[in-house]
Amino acid sequence: MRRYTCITLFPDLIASFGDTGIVRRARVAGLIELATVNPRTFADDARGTVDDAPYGGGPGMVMMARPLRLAIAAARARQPGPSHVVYLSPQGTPLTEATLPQLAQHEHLVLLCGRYEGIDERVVDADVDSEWSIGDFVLSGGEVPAMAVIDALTRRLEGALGDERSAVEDSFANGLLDHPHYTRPEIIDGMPVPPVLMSGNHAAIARWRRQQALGRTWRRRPDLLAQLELTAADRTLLEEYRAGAQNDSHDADNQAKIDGSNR
Ligand code: 9D3
Repeated sequence: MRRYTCITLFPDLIASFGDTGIVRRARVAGLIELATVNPRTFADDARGTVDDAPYGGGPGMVMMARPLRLAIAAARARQPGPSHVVYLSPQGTPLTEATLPQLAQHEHLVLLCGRYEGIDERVVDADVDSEWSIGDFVLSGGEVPAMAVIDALTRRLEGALGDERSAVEDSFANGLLDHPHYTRPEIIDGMPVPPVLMSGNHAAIARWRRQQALGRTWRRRPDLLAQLELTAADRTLLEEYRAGAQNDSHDADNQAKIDGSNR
């Protein structure tokens, strides 16, 4: 049983997340347990104050050390074994499919969610084991990143996904973006399903999907493709993709938008 305890001023956000989809199913199956501790319950005044003005001046407020440290202690106290305390922050190491396994090792993760400008740095020094960001864009707090971490870790657990193949076939598990998907009806506003998918030729379908995955990764994420050592067969598929001008109209559109905004 994995346990995830979020230290958050907005426990309702985490609770509704825990009641939905794969995370809910993993909870019901006894694979994970979700908990929250609200630092406001450890405020030392009647108003429940958890933030204060920054030393040195400047805008915004800083989350106070005392309520946070008491909340972390309460989270630890509920776990018989050791806990790993994660601070989600824009200053953290970027989380990727490659760095995620470092968090997957721990039975109990305490996920510290900041609000305002951030938390008193002495909490990081004294209590935090690792600090992570989910990317270079500005959010309002650590709750959405904490939910992203819990979601990504939960779907990796054996038995969490309905279809066991999904985890291994996931985007990034093989270093490539996914191929396109289609379902009924066969024609939408004159747009047909690629005929190969209707052919029943499973080898041809697998080849087409691999080619689409390679081609889309080449167009959209050359950084990912550069990490890979392609086989001769993959290189041939990619050459063939490059030769096809009609491939990946979305990216032609997206590229036109990027070019336009740079002009
Ligand atoms: C507008 C405030 N910014 C001043 C330069 C700093 C700032 C403080 C707090 C920016 C964002 C936040 C709240 N963000 C998170 O807690 C956070 C986060 C994120 O914003 N982006 C990506 N990953 C993460 S993990 C936690």
